[in-house]
Amino acid sequence: MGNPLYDRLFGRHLGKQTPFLLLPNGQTLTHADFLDIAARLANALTGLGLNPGDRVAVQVKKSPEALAVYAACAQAGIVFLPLNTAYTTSELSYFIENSAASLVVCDETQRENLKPIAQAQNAKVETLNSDGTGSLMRRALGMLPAFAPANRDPDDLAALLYTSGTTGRSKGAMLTHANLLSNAETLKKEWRFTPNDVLLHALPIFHTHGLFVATNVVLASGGAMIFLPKFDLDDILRLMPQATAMMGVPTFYTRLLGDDRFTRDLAKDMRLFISGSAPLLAETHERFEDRTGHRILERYGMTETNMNTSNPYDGERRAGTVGFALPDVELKVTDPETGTILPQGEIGVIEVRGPNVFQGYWEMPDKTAAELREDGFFITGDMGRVDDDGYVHIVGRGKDLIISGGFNIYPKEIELLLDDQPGVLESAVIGVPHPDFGETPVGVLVPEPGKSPDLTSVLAAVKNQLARFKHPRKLVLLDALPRNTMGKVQKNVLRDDFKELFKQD
Ligand code: MCA
Ligand code: AMP
Repeated sequence: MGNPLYDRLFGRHLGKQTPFLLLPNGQTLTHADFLDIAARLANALTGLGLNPGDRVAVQVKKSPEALAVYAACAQAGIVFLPLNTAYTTSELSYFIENSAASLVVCDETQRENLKPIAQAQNAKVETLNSDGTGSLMRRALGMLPAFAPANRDPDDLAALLYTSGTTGRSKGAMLTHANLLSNAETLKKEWRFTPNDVLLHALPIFHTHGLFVATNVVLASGGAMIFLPKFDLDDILRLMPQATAMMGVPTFYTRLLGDDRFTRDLAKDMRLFISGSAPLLAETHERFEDRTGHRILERYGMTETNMNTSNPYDGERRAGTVGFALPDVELKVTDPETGTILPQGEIGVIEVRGPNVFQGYWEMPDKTAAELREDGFFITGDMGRVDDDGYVHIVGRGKDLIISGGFNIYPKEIELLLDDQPGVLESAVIGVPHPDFGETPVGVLVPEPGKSPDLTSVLAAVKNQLARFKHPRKLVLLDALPRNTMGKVQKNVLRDDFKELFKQD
């Protein structure tokens, strides 16, 4: 037995003095340096009493040490549970409780807030700050830089990533060693990553895109990453000439195009720009090619599946499409009501099956059964069609979801809060086009008869509970919500009414 994820992505680089993380301050961490830190952290985690299969909830800023916690978890067989740094304490308490995490790792500034939540279920709290200091690293530095990887089965869990639900609470997607590894190896081949690649990495590492797609592909290929704490246009423009590839959400590309310093010459040594997590407008694709000569390669995935489709490396990268199913992924378009396969070209719900598809939702057998068929097909909730040449087009979402700058927002979560506010009878949250974030949430409120809710205090209540990116950019009052004959709120009508709210002149 071995440890599939650790052995294939990390362990193969043991002792190698090859560059892995290039930091904005000019410092380089070699693979060997990084794996030393990871092994020390694995010793620290097991020293805290964690066993294979236990969950570690991690809400920390992006840093080499934060990435090393992921490697340490893989090495020790511990399940890694990364959390968006924007989540409020109230949001975090659900994840910690639901996952029954044994350890919470957070920034020093969050320790006192999280202590009572962690203690309520006997979880420990350790800290890790953006500069690599904190109690967890203090423990790690006192440990040996070697750790015998825990034996793991390919179907053992490697990570638990929470993804919001359209009706209720977030669901923990259970991802195995085999899920993550298979996707990393497939993408490495499809996108031709080699040890010579240097990936410009400006994505957060608490979601699939920055953590698995970007990091795992680079680890699988033996290349390096310019590892930036966040997307900062000046840093990106300064460092692009040292890179060969970039992965980003569409906002990265529209922001680059909005800056005159981004030129064909600046991008001349890049071999690949990849986009995903949200739809890339065909217009952005075309403007990008005009400016740089590069055609962005768009791909499509989900937390539950990692990547499912990709435009081709060689061959036409078709704007407005997400390309073909990956070689080891089966994709079909079905009737949302009956589940039967639709004729080629018709619009239906996209279903996928393959080694990338997760095991189900953590301790939610009913939700798992509703979305993951017994024959292994996962019902994505995305509406799409396959054109005559086999390209997959995503034409909408069967699920009520807003994607802002690559972050998913589930309207229901905001509506439940808005409905509870004084003077509010009911609400509907819709996504409207936004020039920077692609989409942004707008809250439509219907007042109780004779009342006029104070919009400032309504917004303050939302701010208190929900992460910044979920805050409605605008609240508007309406006498009534548009409904169909069945009484269902017609969000399409609202989306149409408010579609120009943030239109750029
Ligand atoms: C930050 N803010 C946001 C967002 N990000 N508001 C809405 N949507 C966002 N995405 C808040 C900030 O807190 C700030 O609040 C204000 O908006 C403006 O911040 P700004 O400086 O403009 O933002 P930023 O820090 O530059 O971040 C924008 C960003 C970032 C670079 C687009 O959100 C980002 O890195 N997004 C990538 C998300 C991602 O990795 N998604 C992949 C999910 P204030 O004004 O109060 O200060 S994985 C996935 O979807 C699947 C599997 C897939 O296919 O990949
Ligand atoms: P998440 O659950 O955060 O992983 O978000 C997954 C969702 O993002 C998918 O179900 C799609 O709705 C959306 N998505 C990801 N990539 C793309 C893309 N290239 N085009 C359109 N939507 C995308």
